[in-house]
Amino acid sequence: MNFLKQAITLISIVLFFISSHSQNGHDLWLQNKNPKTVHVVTAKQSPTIDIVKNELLKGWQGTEGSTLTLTIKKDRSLHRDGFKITPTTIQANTDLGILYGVYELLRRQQTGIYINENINNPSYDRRVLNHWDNPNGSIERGYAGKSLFWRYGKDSLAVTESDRKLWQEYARINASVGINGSVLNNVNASPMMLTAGYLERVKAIAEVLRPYGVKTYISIKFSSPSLIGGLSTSDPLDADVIKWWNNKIKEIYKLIPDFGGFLVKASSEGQPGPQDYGRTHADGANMLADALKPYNGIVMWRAFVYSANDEDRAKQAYNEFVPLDGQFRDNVIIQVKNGPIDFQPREPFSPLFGALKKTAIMPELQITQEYLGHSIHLAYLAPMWKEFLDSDTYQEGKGSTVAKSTDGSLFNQKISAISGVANTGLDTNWTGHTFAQSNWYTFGRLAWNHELSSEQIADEWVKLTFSPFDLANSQTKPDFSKNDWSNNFLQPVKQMMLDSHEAVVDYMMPFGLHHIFSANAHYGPGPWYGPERVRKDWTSLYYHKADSLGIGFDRTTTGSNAIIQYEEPLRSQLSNLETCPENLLLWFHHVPWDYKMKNGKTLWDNLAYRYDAGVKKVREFQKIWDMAKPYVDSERFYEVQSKLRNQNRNAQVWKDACLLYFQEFSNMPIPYDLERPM
Ligand code: GCW
Repeated sequence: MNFLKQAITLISIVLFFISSHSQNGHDLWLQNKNPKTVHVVTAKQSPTIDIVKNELLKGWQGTEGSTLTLTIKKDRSLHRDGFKITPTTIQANTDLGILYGVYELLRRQQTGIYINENINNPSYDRRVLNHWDNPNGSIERGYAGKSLFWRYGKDSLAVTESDRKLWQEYARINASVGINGSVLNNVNASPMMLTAGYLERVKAIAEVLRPYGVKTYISIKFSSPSLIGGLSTSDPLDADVIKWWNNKIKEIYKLIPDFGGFLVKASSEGQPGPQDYGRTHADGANMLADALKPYNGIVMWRAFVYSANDEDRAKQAYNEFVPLDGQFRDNVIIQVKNGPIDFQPREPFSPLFGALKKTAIMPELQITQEYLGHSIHLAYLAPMWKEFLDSDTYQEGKGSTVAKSTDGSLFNQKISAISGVANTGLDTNWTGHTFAQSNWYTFGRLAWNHELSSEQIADEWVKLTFSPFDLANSQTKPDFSKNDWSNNFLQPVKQMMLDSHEAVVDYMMPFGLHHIFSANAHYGPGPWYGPERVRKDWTSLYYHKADSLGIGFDRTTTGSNAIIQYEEPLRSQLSNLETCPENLLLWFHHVPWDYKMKNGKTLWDNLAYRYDAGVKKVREFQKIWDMAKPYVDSERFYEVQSKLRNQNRNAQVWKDACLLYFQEFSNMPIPYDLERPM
């Protein structure tokens, strides 16, 4: 009897672990539901349709026993993998359209959000994750463990069943939010990636990702012909180099017939590129594009270029690329980071958006929080990305938003795309911080529909990730009502998310301050880093320019004149201290310490208030989360609680460090009414 009891306890412990793992871990926003029966009617058979059926089996929350009809037929109102849905039908041009339609329908069932819009077309055709994963399994700027694709050591290239299982989960998660491409390795690329063993592994990954519609791409090192091809040059105009690339690309397509193409970081931060041979970015990109063209492959060519010359770093990419506009092949797309510097907590949009009119251009967002507190700080990035996508470039008149100047609606471009630097790794929750999952989710949702609001995306994500009401384990049925959950968990947690990015800006770099991080790690504060560093554009003084008169980077006509790269009337608005948005003031102006801001207080006082407000917001988040305890499983509760504790301490360090440091220049007292830390 005793033995039986022990055995039962053991079994339930094991079951608990299995279920808690899948609830809190790999399933992310695709939680196991208590599915109802559904009859699926379709004439089509394919691996993708098998996935469709399986998802419906696992997740149908509609009426028990209902019939869902899937129709694949040509419909001109649908673009590529777009779809039409009603509660009982899904129609699309492609199998993938059906798959995306199913995920949308299940999401609506699970969140109770019904959108009247019936036609659902993607904003961008290519919705691509960039993995900065190295062949040895490490990840540049990765904060969630090692690579999902590559590993260190002997047998590192052997493909195991558990690899395949992991890649399949990865593919499913991506497909569920419409992500349809993955660049499998770091833009600081190893030439090894183009060697046979690695390409075989890419093939194996591609096979798992394919039925989920996720295309594979790789980053290449521009000097590969000399590094691994035995050639004496990698000059893009050299006949042998061209031949080498042609052969290499042929070899790749033989393995992976639907291979997506290359992502290239060239002549940038020490990476080799066409400029090493006196050639332009267009020469380099076009050579690869020509070789990829017969296979429908594309080149995503990055515009992240700058050097330590005297020119303001924020101006360099524009100056290099605008003169090349119109010279790129139509299967080249220029990949541009959202801001002109480097994924800072707040930047204005890069002036290249809208300015390249005859060249396809795609935004690069950073999902991994390199400059936003790694996987320690809670920062929901939808508001930042929306601010960027909705920014008006005025390049084709009022309303020429970044979104419209990249999604093909403003310019006639053959390819439309958006990319996000992934925040994934082998950590059981995939992203290090549970709330960082929301940024992966958001990237996919915005790439599919850039008109969704931050609020809606947060609402969906919280419901899908935390709702206790549909969990398969109904023995853990909550002892609170849906109303309680909504009032005490959903609403406050959502508000915390919506406020979180601005909180980070406040305690790190308010009013357009940028790049005052400690060196290399880009985590803590380092406004004091000065000319002793190797390059002046890698110092903090270069960016904040604090002196006895004031603080900020003068980018108007009296300074670097970077504002010339923006179109009117934005240019004039930014140039004028009075009309420049205060959240970008120190990005564009060197402002006197005693400058009176809109609230009547001095810049110095405002800086102090802002740093303090950022810290206070994190304290609020802590309180919100503490109250959330009854509504969330203990694993995730304690994880987030302890991370918020760290975030609070680190926010305080940011505030103290920056205010103390800048005070040396301002020589002004901390405002007397600033509340002391509690
Ligand atoms: O943001 C900077 C990072 C580098 C990165 C580079 C880039 C992959 O600090 O780690 O390199 O940008 O985007 O190329």
